[in-house]
Amino acid sequence: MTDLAPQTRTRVLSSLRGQRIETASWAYGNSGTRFKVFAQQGVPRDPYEKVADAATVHRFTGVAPTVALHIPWDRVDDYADLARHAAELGVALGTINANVFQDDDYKLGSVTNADPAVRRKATDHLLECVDIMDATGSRDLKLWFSDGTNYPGQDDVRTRQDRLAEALRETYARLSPDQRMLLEYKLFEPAFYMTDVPDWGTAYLHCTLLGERAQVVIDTGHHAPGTNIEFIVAMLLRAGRLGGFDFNSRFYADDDLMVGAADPFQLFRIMHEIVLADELDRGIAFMLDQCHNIEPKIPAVIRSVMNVQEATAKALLVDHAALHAAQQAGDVLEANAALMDAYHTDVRPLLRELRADMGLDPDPIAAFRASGYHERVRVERAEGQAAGWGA
Ligand code: RM4
Ligand code: MN
Repeated sequence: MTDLAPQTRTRVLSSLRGQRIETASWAYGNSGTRFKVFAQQGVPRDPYEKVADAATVHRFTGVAPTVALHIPWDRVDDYADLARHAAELGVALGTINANVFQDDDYKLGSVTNADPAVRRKATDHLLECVDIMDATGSRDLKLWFSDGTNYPGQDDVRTRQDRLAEALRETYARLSPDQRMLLEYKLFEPAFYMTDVPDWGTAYLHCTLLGERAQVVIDTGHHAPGTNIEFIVAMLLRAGRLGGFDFNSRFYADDDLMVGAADPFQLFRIMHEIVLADELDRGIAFMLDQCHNIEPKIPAVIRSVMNVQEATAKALLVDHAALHAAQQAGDVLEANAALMDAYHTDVRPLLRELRADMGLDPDPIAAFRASGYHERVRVERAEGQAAGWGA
């Protein structure tokens, strides 16, 4: 990276130093597919230990200071105490994820269910999540609904939208002025005919009916194959409704693999839109939503954070003046080259330099391995029930 102009180097390093990536509590617990969960040793047994693992990721990366919780998976008696525990370890509690998809009552839907008692129960859970945000100091409530139908005619599409709108309205009204609602969409699964919030347009429409603090969250694994996600990013940025990302990679459907593993070029294109709009540090939540079924979890989360950093660094290296000039001149090849030159730059030396500047080991994964953390928790957590998906 010796050929970078000094001003460029300073600008890029300062942006990377300020970057914030939120990790997910569930990434530290056991997970699997619907076929098998492969248990790993040293996995956290409760939310306190998940937070400790998240703090470890932050200790070695320096850019992951918050951890998202999932309710009820991370239910504790005293959320303020969990927040204190996080602070003692140098991190904070982040986004609160609601869960209205794992109860028998929700077989035919949660907030869209035809039964008003089920809708009440689901909405009450969303309200409870806002209570938890008050105790944890979290800014964002993230809502993902598994609601949908499996067969044409199973339920009325428009009536279900009305019910959804009503639950969102009640929950939004409960938020404090400094809290936001992030509405997530997903094309299909677990519903296979129709999903009630299948795409960004549906999420956007509901958000506009609520207010400015209702924002869309893009889970990169929740689209049809081949979807141009960076176009969605651009559209939501334009509308001022891009609340955040759930980053992960997919080869086929919602694979929840490490971000940047399947398609690092797509991640770069997404980050390029963010950088172009100068939105890197203006409130968009950059979160990981992944499961590490077969790879060791903490290093996998560290690797994911590094992958986001690498894509961001490359996006920051795009020569915007050259890009703009080529676009104005109608020079297709030069415009494309401005992007590709940045993408092909090896930014790893720059990131090693950044980490050294931040007082970190330039190689976070090697540093984690050498730290003995895994060996220690493997012994400490040998007894008891490991946390897992749904626990
Ligand atoms: C869903 C969705 C949510 C996440 C859960 C675990 O598919 O992506 O964001 O909280 O999975
Ligand atoms: Mn998600």
